Formats: sequence, C-alpha cells, structure tokens
Amino acid sequence: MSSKRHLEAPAGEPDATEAIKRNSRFLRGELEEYFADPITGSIPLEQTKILKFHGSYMQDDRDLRQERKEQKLEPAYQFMVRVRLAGGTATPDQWLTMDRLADTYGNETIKLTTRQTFQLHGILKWNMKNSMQEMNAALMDSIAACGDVNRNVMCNVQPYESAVHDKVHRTAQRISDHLLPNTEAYHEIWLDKEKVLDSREEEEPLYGPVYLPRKFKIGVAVPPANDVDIYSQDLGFTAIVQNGRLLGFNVTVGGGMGMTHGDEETYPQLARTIGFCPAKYAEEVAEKILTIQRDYGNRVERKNARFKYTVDRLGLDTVKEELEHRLGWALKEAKPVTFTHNGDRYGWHEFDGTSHLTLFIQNGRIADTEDYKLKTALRRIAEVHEGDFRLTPNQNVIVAGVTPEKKADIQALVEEYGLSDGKANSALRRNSMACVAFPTCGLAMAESERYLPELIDKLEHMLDENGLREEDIVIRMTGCPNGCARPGLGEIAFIGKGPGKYNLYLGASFHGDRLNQLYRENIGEAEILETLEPIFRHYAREREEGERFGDFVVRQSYVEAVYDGRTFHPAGQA
Ligand code: SRM
Ligand code: SF4
Repeated sequence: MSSKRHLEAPAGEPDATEAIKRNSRFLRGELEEYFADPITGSIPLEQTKILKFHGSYMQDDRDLRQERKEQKLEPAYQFMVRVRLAGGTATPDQWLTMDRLADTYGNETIKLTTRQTFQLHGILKWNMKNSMQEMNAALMDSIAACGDVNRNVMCNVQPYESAVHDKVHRTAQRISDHLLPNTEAYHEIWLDKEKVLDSREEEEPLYGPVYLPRKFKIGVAVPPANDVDIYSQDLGFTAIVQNGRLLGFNVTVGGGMGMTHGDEETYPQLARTIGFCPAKYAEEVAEKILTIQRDYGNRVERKNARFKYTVDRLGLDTVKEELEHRLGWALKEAKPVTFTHNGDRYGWHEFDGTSHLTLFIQNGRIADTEDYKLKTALRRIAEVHEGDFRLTPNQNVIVAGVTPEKKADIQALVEEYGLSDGKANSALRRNSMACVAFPTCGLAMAESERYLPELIDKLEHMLDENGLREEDIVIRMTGCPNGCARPGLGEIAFIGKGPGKYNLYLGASFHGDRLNQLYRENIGEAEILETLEPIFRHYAREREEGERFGDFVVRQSYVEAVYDGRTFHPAGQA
C-alpha cells in the first residue's frame, strides 16, 4: 500500500519465516500430507511455523525428554490447540465439548489462557483432525489463534454489567471477525472442505501473501476495569462512556511484554494513547493500524518485529499521522480515563435479573486431582447451566447469566465440590497469574504454573505475619522472558532464568499503567523469600493510607518507576 509519508520498513535479508509464509500457498504448506504420515508423531520444523496459523503448536513432554533420549526414542511429540474465542465467551455446550476432547484426545486438562481462551495440550498427531472437527461441530475453531496475524481479541469480561458492556463486547467480536485471514486452508485441511482449485487464485485482501511480520494483539477495556491490561496490547480500545452511552474509544498503540534476557534491543513496552475514535469506526481503525504494521513492521529481525518496535522506530506522531492518512479523517483528542484495577471480581454478582459467579482457577488449569475435582465440578455446572461461560483475562472463569431458577443448583454444586470463589484465598493468590511453562512449553527456562502456587504458600506466611493477607498485590510469574502472564505489569514478578532461578521485578502499578523494574537477578527460592520479607515488613509499617505495594516500592526507591519500556533494564544491565 502506498503512502505519501516517507516511511520505510527496515531493509535487509528477510527472516527465513517470511519465505515459509510466502511459499505456504496461503497457509496450506504440506500440513495435510504430514498429518497423514503414520511414520512419526512429529511434523517438520518448517511446517510447524505454518501450523501456528491454524492455532496449534507442536510440543513434546519435557518431563519425559531425558528418559526418552536415554531409551533412544524420539521425543514424546504432541500438539497444543488454542481456540479462537473473542472476548472469552463459551456456551455450556462448548464447555462440555472442550471437557470431552481433553479426556478423549488431550492430557485430561483444560487450560484457560491469559487471553481468555481454551487450550488443549497433549494431542497426538493422529488425533488432531478429529479434535478440530469435533470443536467445529460445537461451533469453535482455532483459526488465527496463533501465527503472524491478529490473535484472540480480548475484551472486558462483564458484558452483563450494562448495555454498554454488551455493546463493547460485540465490538470486540466484530473486530475479531473483520481481521480474520481469508484463506480456506483451515477448512480444507481439518474439515475436509472441497479444495480451492488453484490456491494461487486465492487472496488475502487484508494481510497479503506474507501476512504480518509478527503476532498482533488487540484488547478492549471498559474503565474502571483494566482486566485486559490494555497497555500491554499492540492495539487497545478503551471505551468512553457518558451517561450510560458508549461514545467511542481511546486508541492506544505499541504495547507488548516480550523481551530477551540481557538484550537491550528488546523490552516490554506500554501502549500509548494516540486519540479517540467514535464507536462505529473501531473496526476501521483496527484494520488501518494492522496494515501499518503489515507495511512497515520489521521483517528482517524477528525479535524486533512486534508493532511496539515499529511504533518506537517510526515515532508515535508518525504512526498517528499515517493512520489518519489511511483513514481519511483525524482522530479526536483522547478523553480522560481512570482505571482502578486489572484483576477479576470474585464471587456472585447480580445484574439485570441474572447472577454471575466468578470462580478462582489457579493459573487457569482445569483438572481433577484427588482432593479437588474442579474439572468434574465445572462439567456438572455446564450440564445444568443455561447462560454462558466467560473466560477472564486473569485465567479465571465466570459462570455468567445464571437464571434465578438455576442459581440454587449451581450454588449447590459449588458447595459439593468446594469450588473457590477466591475469597478464602489470600489476596496475593487471588491476584496471581502464571504462564504454562513446563512440561509443555518448549521455551520455558524455569517452572511457572507448577511452582507459583507453592511459592505463594510461603509468601502467605510472611504476609500473615505482617497483617497483609487481605492486601491486594498483583503477582505474576513466567518461565521465560516472553511474558505470557504479562509479568511486566506485576507489582511483584518473577521471570524464569534457569531451573529454579528467577529474576525478580518490582514496582508495576496495581492497575496496569506502569511497568516494573529488575530488582534481583537469577535468584532461587531462599533468596526470594529473604529479599521479599523485609520489604513486606517495611510496607506493613510505613505505607501510606491506601498505598499500593507497587507504588510503595517506587516511593521507597527499591526500584525506579518505568513508564517507557526503553528505560526498562533487561536482566544483566540492572
Ligand atoms: Fe505466549 C509463545 C503460551 C499469552 C508472549 N506462548 C508462547 C508459546 C506458544 C511457546 C512457543 O512459542 O513455543 C506458549 C505455549 C505454552 C503452552 O504449552 O501452552 C505460550 N501465551 C501462552 C499462554 C497459553 C499462557 C498462559 O498461561 O495462559 C497464553 C495464551 C494466550 C492466548 O490465548 O492467545 C499466552 N504470550 C501471551 C501473552 C499475554 C497476552 O497476550 O496478553 C504474551 C505477552 C504479550 C505480548 O505478546 O507482548 C505472550 N508468547 C509470547 C511470546 C513473546 C512475544 C514477543 O513479543 O517476543 C512468545 C514467543 C514468540 O512469540 O516467539 C510466546
Ligand atoms: Fe512458555 Fe515463556 Fe510463555 Fe511461559 S512465558 S508459556 S515459559 S513462552
């Protein structure tokens, strides 16, 4: 697309992924052939890059890696599938489908993700097609859930709270639909749809033949809730509501969480506000911003290919000018916005004659254990529930739209299975989030989902001793610096460095508009506890009225405040 501005994408030899995308015949590759090949449980590396656009990753069980190597067996290859679920809404029937697929083809667990969707892990190659087809029968697919395209659009999760919330939710769904790739590849490969005679005749009007330089993420917030962490999104829409009417959205660009340890050219970044658009133009703004990234994003260096780097390279004013040029109209001045939290509201809430129950799901993992039958309990709720399920950006679930007739049945199941509405937990645990990491994530350097609950047990003792059990503090952990649990926005955050070792970051704001900063590098559990104990004590003693933990550690100079990711120090340069 041509532009009158002198904008350029970085010059140089394109990253190898660009050729793979270009030659994939609009995301077909040789997936069909390789998934039909019975000789191995894997597919070639090059094909895995195309598979991502179909919402799936090839993985292996890392707990078994060494043992299988010693036995001279190939790794325990398996596939993860991520569903496309704009705004995190699922019907009871869809819930029951995921529950069944997890048992039939997966590892008997469902993962609720930090972007409000379902993942299944542990699917063997031979079961992929059935899994996709059965999901499709329940009106779910995984198109564009991963890959260099627009991903799952996140949205504030209380659509029943008011008519405006519902309207905003529908906007998020429309943006998601509008930015879907056009290719029929998914339907041909997984659903046996008749083949397009010549895929060269297919078109991707929005994306073009090489799609985006990198993944692209959109979130829609309704203040005062910043549950979607709007400043972590490539593109954000913050609803502006006046007298119960949706006026439009403040538009924010260039957020992101990923970085590489020790590499100053990578950093988490906060999205910045460029203006306001009337509600009816949200899809158009999303489309034009996406095409700016398509045209000027970095296709040479993948580690700098996210939109946040494009924004920082071109400059905010230039991006805004280019957007307005493509729109043919100017954004208005942004409206003032106040966020008060980025977490979930647990327990029962009533709106509009129906009830909504937010349940705490530790790190989003739905599984049955000997003493906590969470998966069974949610299945039984889905069997009687007539409303829907809302997956939250904090890996929790809302049993939403419960009719007065069904409320007692659902509450009885909550009690029978001892389900947690979060309130019995410490406030720290209620505000915790950890990414998947081991054993399925191929990029994990340290444990996360399997370790954070245990670490919180120990931190809770300290909080109890200091009278801080009910103090909401946002704590996040990831097994590597890619940032899947948005750790840059944790008041306390741990980022995996190696087995049992983490970098400790402090000082993000409670409501998600300030990044944290490296405080200690490469420390194990004993040092983590030793480091945090005196800070908790100090906080209990000297905090000001209502002062948040993140604000306190900045005021007390434990760390500097970070409002621009370019002043964030990756590990090694603290
Ligand atoms: Fe993520 C890669 C899991 C949200 C940044 N992420 C991965 C992969 C697919 C590992 C891989 O590439 O092989 C992980 C699969 C683990 C597994 O076994 O399931 C993975 N990411 C997740 C999920 C499931 C974490 C969770 O516990 O919920 C989240 C799925 C979201 C979804 O439903 O779409 C998830 N990932 C995020 C977020 C948070 C967000 O988007 O709000 C981020 C940071 C925000 C951002 O993108 O800036 C995130 N994931 C990454 C990155 C780093 C991207 C970058 O800019 O450098 C990678 C690695 C990559 O892309 O190369 C990654
Ligand atoms: Fe894997 Fe790293 Fe993402 Fe955690 S943050 S799921 S370890 S890629």
